[in-house]
Amino acid sequence: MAGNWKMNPATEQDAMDLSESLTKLLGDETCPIDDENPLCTEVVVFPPHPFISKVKEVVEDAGITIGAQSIYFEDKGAYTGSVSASMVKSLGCEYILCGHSERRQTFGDDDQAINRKVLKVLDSGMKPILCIGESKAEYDLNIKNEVCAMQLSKDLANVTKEQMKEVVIAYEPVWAIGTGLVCAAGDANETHAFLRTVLARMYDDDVAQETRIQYGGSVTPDSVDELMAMPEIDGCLVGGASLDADKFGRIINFK
Ligand code: G2H
Repeated sequence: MAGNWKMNPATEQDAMDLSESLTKLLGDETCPIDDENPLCTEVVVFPPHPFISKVKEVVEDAGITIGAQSIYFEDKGAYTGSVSASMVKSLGCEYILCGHSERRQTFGDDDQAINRKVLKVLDSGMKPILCIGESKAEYDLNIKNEVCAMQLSKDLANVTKEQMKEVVIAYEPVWAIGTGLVCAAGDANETHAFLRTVLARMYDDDVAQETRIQYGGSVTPDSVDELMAMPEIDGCLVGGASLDADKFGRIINFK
């Protein structure tokens, strides 16, 4: 379960308050999934860059992992306002969001740039969460699958089968993001199943079955149980509801 705070909250103090509420609420109910803890729910939060260090100090007590919402693909240099993979890695980030639709739409990240970011994250020893999904117009034109397949093939270009063990996919239909219009669980499940057929074509059946695919787009405590009951949905990428510790806590403890 991942919480994408986007450009929130407003101040460092607000970020600390949210982190403390979440940590208190969760206690030690979360833990990293590994061979010893295969049934744990892994929880990651993505604060804005300036808050990463302080938030990490607080939330790691509850076993929560920290991630960054974005990086630039170059290592260093004259890129005013940008943040490199090594910078966020040195702060303890393990996951990086790549290709979020808000980055695609507002900041002009195209598939080539997203691919370079995915490769940079992997080369730096971190894990990309690659966000893909169709717009409302593409959904209405009934080309959702074609759009998602194209994004997967372009954004994962030159990513090896071995590297796919570190890649997470987030299916986020753009029309569902921040709109309150959550995708019907059955429809999301069907799209996830389709994405696995694309991964099987690009790699093989093992990669298709083992890659974690999260759903994102207006997930709330009201929708999470039905989504997580779907066999192809491995987790959720949560925006708005992750800014409320009670709501995010309920989402993490889905039934
Ligand atoms: C989708 C999601 C988190 P929200 O962008 O990435 O946001 O849950 O607010 O729709």
